[in-house]
Amino acid sequence: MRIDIVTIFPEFFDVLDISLLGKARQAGIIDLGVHNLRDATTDRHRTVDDTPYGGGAGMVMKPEPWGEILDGILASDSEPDAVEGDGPLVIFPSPAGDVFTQAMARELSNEEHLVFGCGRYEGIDQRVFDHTATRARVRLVSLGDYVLNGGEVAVMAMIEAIGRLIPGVVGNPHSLVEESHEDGLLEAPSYTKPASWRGLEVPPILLSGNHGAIAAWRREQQLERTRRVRPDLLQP
Ligand code: 6GU
Repeated sequence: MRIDIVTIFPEFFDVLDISLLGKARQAGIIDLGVHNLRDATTDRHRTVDDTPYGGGAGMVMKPEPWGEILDGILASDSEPDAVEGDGPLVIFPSPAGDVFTQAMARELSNEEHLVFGCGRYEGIDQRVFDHTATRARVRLVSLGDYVLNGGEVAVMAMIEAIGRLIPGVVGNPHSLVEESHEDGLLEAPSYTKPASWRGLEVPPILLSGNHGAIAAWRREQQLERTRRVRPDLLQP
């Protein structure tokens, strides 16, 4: 998968060099490009924002640098040898977007080319979304009902959730299926050695060797936990 990120804080994404996603990049499974929006400005101050039309607090990101930088990123997909069904999907993190879920992460993990546009300040000029939609698929995606200062942290979270679903990124694919949200339930608690620690015992069923009983116990733990913490997940 090709991933391009547009941001005014490219250093923010240096951490993608390490850990599982860093290995996936070294292995050629994920091809990452981080672009500084300020490189697409033309003035001496490398200005990316301006005051909002109609008044109001804060600053809005100007359309021209976004247009320039997306011209370059999106052009690479229209080369004659680019064999792609739907072309790139451009995602703008925004608290006004569709809420990001495990189901969305799985859907996005099947894309050939994702482009993330990180907004800062009070947002991006609406015409950037409208114009981008004339040449690519565009989605606004939110992490949840709270406010971040910009899209960078949200994009990092999305890339981690999406990246680990790409075949070959997580070494043991079985570890992907026994997790919270994969089957619509929260995961069961986990234990490792020692069997007794500071007076706390591992549930004896897990030491029984009875795999059927262990699976049933884990399922019951998942249901109990989900009912208690996230009853909304159990609504049909
Ligand atoms: Cl995706 N962006 C910003 N700026 N704030 C958010 C968010 C995204 N999701 C929740 N809050």
